[in-house]
Amino acid sequence: MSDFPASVDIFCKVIDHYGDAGVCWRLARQMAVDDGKKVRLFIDDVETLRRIVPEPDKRVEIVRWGRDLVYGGAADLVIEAFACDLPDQVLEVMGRQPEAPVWVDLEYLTAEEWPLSCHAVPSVHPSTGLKKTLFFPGFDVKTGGLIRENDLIARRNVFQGDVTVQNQWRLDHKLPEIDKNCLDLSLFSYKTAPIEAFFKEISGLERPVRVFYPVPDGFGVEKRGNLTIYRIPFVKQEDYDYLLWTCDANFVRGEDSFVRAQYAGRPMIWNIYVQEDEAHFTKLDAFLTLYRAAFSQESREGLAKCFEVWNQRGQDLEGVWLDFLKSLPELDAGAKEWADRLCSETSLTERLYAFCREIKS
Ligand code: TRH
Repeated sequence: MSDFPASVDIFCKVIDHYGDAGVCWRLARQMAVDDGKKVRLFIDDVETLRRIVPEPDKRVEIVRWGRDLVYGGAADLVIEAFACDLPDQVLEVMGRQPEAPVWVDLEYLTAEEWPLSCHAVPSVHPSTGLKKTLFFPGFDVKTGGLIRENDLIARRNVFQGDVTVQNQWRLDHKLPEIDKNCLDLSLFSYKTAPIEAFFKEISGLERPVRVFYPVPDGFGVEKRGNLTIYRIPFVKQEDYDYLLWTCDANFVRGEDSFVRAQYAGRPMIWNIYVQEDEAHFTKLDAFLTLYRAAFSQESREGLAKCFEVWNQRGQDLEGVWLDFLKSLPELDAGAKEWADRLCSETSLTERLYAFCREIKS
């Protein structure tokens, strides 16, 4: 029982962008490679996954999820990612198993309070009688936690502590070496973020600032005043951590890059995925309430303003980005404290396995 679940099936539908595939791959890889589980990832858009994971580890079996999917038998644990609706044939097979699999619906991450009362709550599926449980990632101990590999922070510390290794990584990705006079930022945001206004303002910083900007295709270096923008092709998902770890601050979006930037222990600005009726602002506020508390009283306000401006809430405030860059040394301590706090909690897989074992006991 201690290694239950021995096998895991993850079902993923790509709605848009890279996050659905990115989160599911990260989870699948960790369960197969780090935890030795037999993992199958059923995904409807393998091409999107390949853009960020061009050479997936063979220990995860990737199955194209099309209409012709034939599901032979279910794993011990079936993860329905982001309520993607399992096909009837899959449900039938799950229902026919001598021992029904543990079935969880892995939901999107939010720092709001309402998931606390829904997390790990089962419901009975009407036609099959199977039990399905909502599993909410989150920041609170009463949620499903956050995906985090066991060796992540040790690897981060080694990389961040070694300038030579960082410079080699940068060289491999056609990025300039570390220069103490320069500030380096990574940028990954939606088109709705006020990117041009941001570039314009930070080009006036007294010291050089370099923005490392992965875009799906293309490469180019552009200079504007004291700002240099390095457009680079998307890096592999495993390399994306190194990009975050080697920068002084990171601009991230969605769900997966947002979490990874927090583990980097460097200040980050989040571009949230826009939802109907501005529901995303409630989500943004919930996170900011937790995150800002890790920072000094003096720097909190400025950080919160950056989140607002970047997410186009209220007007563009002049000077907000210059203030942000100038306060990076102070913000750095808060970002580290926040990362340490996240890492002092159990990870999502630890909580998920514990939950599965509890159900089976
Ligand atoms: O791409 P995202 O915006 O994805 C999602 C989806 O839109 C999804 O539908 C939505 O619900 C969710 O956001 C909240 O952002 P995210 O989640 O950060 O995913 C990006 C993935 O791409 C992540 O795994 C990191 C990876 N990535 C790379 O591998 N290389 C890169 O160069 C970059 C910039 C990202």
